[in-house]
Amino acid sequence: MRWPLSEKAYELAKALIPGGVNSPARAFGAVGGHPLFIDRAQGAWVWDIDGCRYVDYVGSWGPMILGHAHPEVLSAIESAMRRGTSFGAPTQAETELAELVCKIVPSIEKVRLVNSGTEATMSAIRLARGATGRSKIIKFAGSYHGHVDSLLVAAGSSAATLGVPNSPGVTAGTAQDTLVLRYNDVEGVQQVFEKMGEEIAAVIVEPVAGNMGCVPAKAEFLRKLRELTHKYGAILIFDEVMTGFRVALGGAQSLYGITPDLTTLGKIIGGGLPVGAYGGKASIMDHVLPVGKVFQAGTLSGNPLATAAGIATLRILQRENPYPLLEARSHQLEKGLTEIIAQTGLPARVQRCGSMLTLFFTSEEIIDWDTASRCNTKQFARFFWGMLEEGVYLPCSQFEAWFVSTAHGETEIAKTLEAASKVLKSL
Ligand code: KE4
Repeated sequence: MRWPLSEKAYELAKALIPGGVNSPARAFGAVGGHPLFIDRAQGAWVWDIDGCRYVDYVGSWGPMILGHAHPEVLSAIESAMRRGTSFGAPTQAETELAELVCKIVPSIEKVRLVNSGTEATMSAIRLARGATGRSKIIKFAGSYHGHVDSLLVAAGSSAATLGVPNSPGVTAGTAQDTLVLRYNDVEGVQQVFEKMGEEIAAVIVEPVAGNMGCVPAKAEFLRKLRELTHKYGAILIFDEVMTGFRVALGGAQSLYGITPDLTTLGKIIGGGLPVGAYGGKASIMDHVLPVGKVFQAGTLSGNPLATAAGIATLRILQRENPYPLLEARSHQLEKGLTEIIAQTGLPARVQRCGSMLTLFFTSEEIIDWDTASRCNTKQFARFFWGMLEEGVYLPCSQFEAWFVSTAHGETEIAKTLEAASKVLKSL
């Protein structure tokens, strides 16, 4: 298959936008070749500008749980835009979205709307430091929480696993306050807290990691984080930007039955428009200006169009409770892929939580970045392009999650399995 119009569009874009993309995740860097330029999307399908159509498992990297261009979401946006697009003043829609979030995620007593997941995690980290008066934060190797300086940090070599920058422009001064531990490593977390628990402002964790590919946390790992943060007075932040409203209506915290102090949200909360949020205990959130002294602001935070899309999306999820259906469809996909892998004898496996899943090219269970990083990424790239040729659009990296939406029906699942059978058998 050739994509001449995308190729040309890519050349033009590269002349004006670094790498021709507004987010490196879209650049096809891990799979080679050039990205496809999307023309439109509907339900579970996307069309590129060369007129080819694909079953879409990127789903805008998570937001499109109801499928693309859901009529009720579109009409909510349309009626909102006719009343103006942004005022820089409070609107009742923001209170309505806040009310929905607090109702759906009971650990959130107060919430602040922002414009992206990155803004949500950046603000939550600042709040945790401001509320505790402490500097150190703990994150986990392989987890991504947005492009916040203090979280663009890789595991350091030092004994205390003090972070080192993993991007130019992040200073050593910033990185030194970030400790990077191993995901699912109960012992490791225990040791660090015993050593410096009083210095820890917060732990930020993806309760189901999606940025190594789909790696669900072990329940005892999350329980240990809850126990230690409670014991040492640190704030536990669940980064549910990807898992919020995705793995369950109430997010991963409702599946694991663990209550974090703060939760960050994004993606689905905006129904495809730019919304992020951070929220949690009122006693912590009231440290935020203008009630408290921790500064955070944003011109377009709570934007009327974005809140309209978010409200419509959350209302549909509440009303229709599509999670049993999403579970059934996603299980069917996982089961089918696993059966095909078994037929081929390939060292590959599927890991899933609800409607987010990843086909990993390794036979070992992925529990952390060490195991994830041993995947055969070249094999993934061949699989990715093979599936694209067969009309299935997957995330362009081994270390991302596929997303199933309510629009993925029997036809889409069957097409995906047919394509996977052909491609996996050809590898
Ligand atoms: P945004 O700033 O991209 O809205 O959210 C950052 C973020 C925070 N926390 C988690 C758990 C996330 O997964 C993300 C963003 N996810 C990536 C995909 N894995 C977004 C893709 C992109 O950056 O283009």
